[in-house]
Amino acid sequence: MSARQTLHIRADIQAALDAGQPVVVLESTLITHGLPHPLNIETALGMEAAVREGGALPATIAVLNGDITIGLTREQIDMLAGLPVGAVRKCSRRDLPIVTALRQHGATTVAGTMIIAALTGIEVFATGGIGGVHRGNPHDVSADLLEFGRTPVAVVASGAKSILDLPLTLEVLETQGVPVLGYGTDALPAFYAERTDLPIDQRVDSPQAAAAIIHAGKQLGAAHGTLVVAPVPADAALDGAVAEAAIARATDEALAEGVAGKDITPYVLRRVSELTAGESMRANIALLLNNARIAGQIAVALSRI
Ligand code: PSU
Ligand code: MN
Repeated sequence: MSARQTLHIRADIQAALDAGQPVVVLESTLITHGLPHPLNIETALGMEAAVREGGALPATIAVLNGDITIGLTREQIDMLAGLPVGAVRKCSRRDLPIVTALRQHGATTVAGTMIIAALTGIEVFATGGIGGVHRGNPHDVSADLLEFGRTPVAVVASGAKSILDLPLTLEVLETQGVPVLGYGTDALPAFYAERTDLPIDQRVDSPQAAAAIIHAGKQLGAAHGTLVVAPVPADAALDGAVAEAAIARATDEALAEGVAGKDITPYVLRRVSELTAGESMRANIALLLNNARIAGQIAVALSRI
């Protein structure tokens, strides 16, 4: 049995892929571990609408009772979003065989979603932030970064949160051979805030410009992915110092409470939202919708090359 035969691809998505039409994948960890109910449903549906606005078909990915499912239905999104966080395994690369063999529910991270996208033949992915190298713990390197080195999917994100060591995160991406494209920006965005002082590899100012570089990678037979970073929309952005202070405090609290491993990111997300009275969540949702629309446009441009 080939890998593809174990994938459950929604019929309209399979038809779009067969016809060479643009499709964008969306992850599910942000639904189960990233945002509270019912904002998680609203945002998941909002991102799907934004991908369509960009001109592409959205395919939200998760594992349902062990079935790798590409293109959740509205009912499936509602179901997943309503489950208690303990009922769904957060699935990075190493978790996928476990969750499928044990017939469990799994929410895919950036790495998990990239793997499934590549198996399905989908080239563009939209999310909020990628995992990175943790501050103060340079051995806690998100599997997301290594996935970028081995899986040819273009991911539109707003960088990584500054709970992470951003300079080290960029170093790992460089080692992994991953082009970092600034979408309308010369600097790495700071997730909740518009920018850092860190450089990106190349600025691109249109979906076509991004697609040309992604396509050129394909022609070189590149095994690696591409990271396209887009800043949070200005009207929803947090002040850099405010975001930084909340993140530093949330990270300290996580350490003090002994939160570890894959629980750190969800913990810090929730705590930063509390500390900023929901402002961080507003920024998070705005950037997710913006990234989904850009990804839709890039997928369209890529399908026209
Ligand atoms: N960053 C966010 N929101 C998220 C995540 C990251 O702002 O929901 C999720 C993504 O699914 C990402 C994962 O792939 O956390 C990274 O987790 P870890 O650091 O455990 O690899
Ligand atoms: Mn980690």
